[in-house]
Amino acid sequence: MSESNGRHAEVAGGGFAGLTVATALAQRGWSVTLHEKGDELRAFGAGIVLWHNSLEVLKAIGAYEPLLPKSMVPPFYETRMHNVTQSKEDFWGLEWRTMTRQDLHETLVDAARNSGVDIRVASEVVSADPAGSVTLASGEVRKADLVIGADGVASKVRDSNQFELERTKSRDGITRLIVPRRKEDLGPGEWDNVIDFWNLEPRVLRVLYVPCNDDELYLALMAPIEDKEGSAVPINYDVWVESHPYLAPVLEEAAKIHGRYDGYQTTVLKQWTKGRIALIGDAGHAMCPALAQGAGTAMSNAYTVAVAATEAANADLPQALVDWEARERQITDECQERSAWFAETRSMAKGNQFTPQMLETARYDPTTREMISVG
Ligand code: FAD
Ligand code: 5PR
Repeated sequence: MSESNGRHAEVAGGGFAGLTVATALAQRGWSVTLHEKGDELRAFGAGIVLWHNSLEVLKAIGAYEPLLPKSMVPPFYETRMHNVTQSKEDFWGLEWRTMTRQDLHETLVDAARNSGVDIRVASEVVSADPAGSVTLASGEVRKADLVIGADGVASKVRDSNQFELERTKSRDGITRLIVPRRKEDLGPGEWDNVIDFWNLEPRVLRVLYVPCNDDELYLALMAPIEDKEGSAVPINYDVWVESHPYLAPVLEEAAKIHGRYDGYQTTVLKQWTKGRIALIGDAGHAMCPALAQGAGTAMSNAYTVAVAATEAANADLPQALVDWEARERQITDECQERSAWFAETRSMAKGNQFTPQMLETARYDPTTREMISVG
């Protein structure tokens, strides 16, 4: 634990954004209370891909080493259309890793606890005041020098403060599951790759196959919202296996789990800050998953806001948050736009999507503000 700087932060939300900012603040001498409305700390969703940007954040907060044995680097990100390989990308050596959300979340919870963050579960923030306080569902009002809204896409910190926003929903959605790998049953093949299997004909049914470690496989099954069979949970095995017969063993596993089908949405805010409040992660910039950067940008912005708030004198904190947004925002805005474009056009099906430009967010190191060049 680091020496106290005499300042206090209240963080709403115990997802990847909230845990990261709380840890980074505590490591800089802040006293931090984090409120998670759920009864327990747990990750929603299944697997996740992290890139250089968020991996550098994990290194900076001491949460990288513990994740190494629980995560992997697939040899390639392969894209197939109608089971024909379109591309095998390795991002010119830019670091990336796959893992389960559960493993990432547990590692971040450990980092937060070890840094002295006071984590409270079953503690819902119902509103926040830009002058520096949060109000809990219990009625308790808690003062803070800094208030972080990391409370996800339906953020109450945001919605109690009339932040102007634009929301766009996509036509596709996805069912995400963790299943056993069953590598031997899949037969010969490069089953350690991430493989993005796109079928556009006779209907749009896509399977994103993401190995997370030796035992666990993340499957993301994408179908248009209007396709009732494709979007049904538990998944309709017959429909999926007819489209992707070579994945029968793992689809069989997927059909045993209930799962959840989620639509995509993009929310763009006019401003991320108001007074002593800053919004990060899905509360401030929810995006389509195409470039796999929702959590990546959440963790990057979590880290940089902690640094910016620490460097500012307490009286100047609101202005420091405005300056932080001005500095960091463009890279997130562009990622949102690019991810929305991929989701809209389904053009990832063509492969070779990870150009140096599309990797811009991934190439950014929020801990040094340096951009790695590739290609
Ligand atoms: P959340 O994960 O939503 O966490 C918010 C937390 O706050 C929750 O624990 C919630 O219970 C709590 N909470 C909510 N309201 C309150 C309240 N009022 N008071 C207290 N607590 C509250 N991103 C990647 O980087 N890589 C990927 O591979 C990737 N794949 C994705 C695939 C899909 C299909 C989707 C939909 C998203 C994907 N993302 C990915 C995006 C990523 O999941 C999100 O951007 C990320 O989880 C956002 O984190 P967060 O902490 O901001 O929000
Ligand atoms: N990448 C990842 C992912 O989980 C999804 C997408 C891209 C890692 C969806 O779940 O394009 O939809 C996508």
